[in-house]
Amino acid sequence: MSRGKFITLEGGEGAGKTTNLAFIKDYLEQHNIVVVVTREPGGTELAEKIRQLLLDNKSEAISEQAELLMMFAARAQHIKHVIEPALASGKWVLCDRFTDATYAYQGGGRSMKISTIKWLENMVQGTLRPDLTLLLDAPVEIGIARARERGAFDRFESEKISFFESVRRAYLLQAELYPERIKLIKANQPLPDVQRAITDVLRTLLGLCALNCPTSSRHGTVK
Ligand code: T5A
Repeated sequence: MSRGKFITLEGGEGAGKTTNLAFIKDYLEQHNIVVVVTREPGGTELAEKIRQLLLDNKSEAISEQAELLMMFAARAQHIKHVIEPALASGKWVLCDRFTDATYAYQGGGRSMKISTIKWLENMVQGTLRPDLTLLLDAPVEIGIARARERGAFDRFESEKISFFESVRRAYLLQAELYPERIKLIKANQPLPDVQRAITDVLRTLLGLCALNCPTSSRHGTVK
């Protein structure tokens, strides 16, 4: 049995990750792939409890160090109990956010040292890295407006615009550092156009694309 593939969805608040997760799952299932859909922080009973603590905006102030360690504590549980067993049994894992979010939010947003995040990444994940990351990128105001339409804000959504601008810059830097893995999708287009761009990337991953593959820029942006 060959190992499954690990796909992650990333992007700022309201970029459309959750909306497109179901679309990607359906597309893969149409190609006879068994898909496990999960999310971070979360994905196991304990990790979901950590998520609640992290998103609760009425709790005591969480220090930046505690926030970073809680993300990786949840991730350690998630990898051990959900991600690794699924991949080892040949299933594909589709995850709403993973460690690129830590580089973006804790690294970019909170200015935590990148070397510290990298150390934790290596310690918690070993060699595990996503096979493909779809980075849904939209101007901050658009994403925040979409997210806030839903009502109450969580602890992250209550941050200032400058925080989200730093998050976005850090995500774009990740895409520049790992152009083979991270495919940038313009998320401020109508949903059908976003999903067409996602389909182009998935076709390439599945080897369905012959000579007419979509052209990729240096940043791997799908037109
Ligand atoms: N976090 C997480 C860290 O700080 N470090 C980490 O390491 C990790 C893993 C988790 C929070 O934790 C932080 C980041 C986050 O703040 P979350 O719920 O995973 O929270 O993330 P959110 O970004 O808060 O999730 P959202 O639900 O807000 O954003 P989504 O999932 O990107 O957006 P979605 O799909 O719910 O869409 C929002 C709205 O926009 C519409 C949808 O219909 C929906 O109403 N929409 C569109 N409208 C028009 N055109 C399009 N193309 C649209 N796409 C979606």
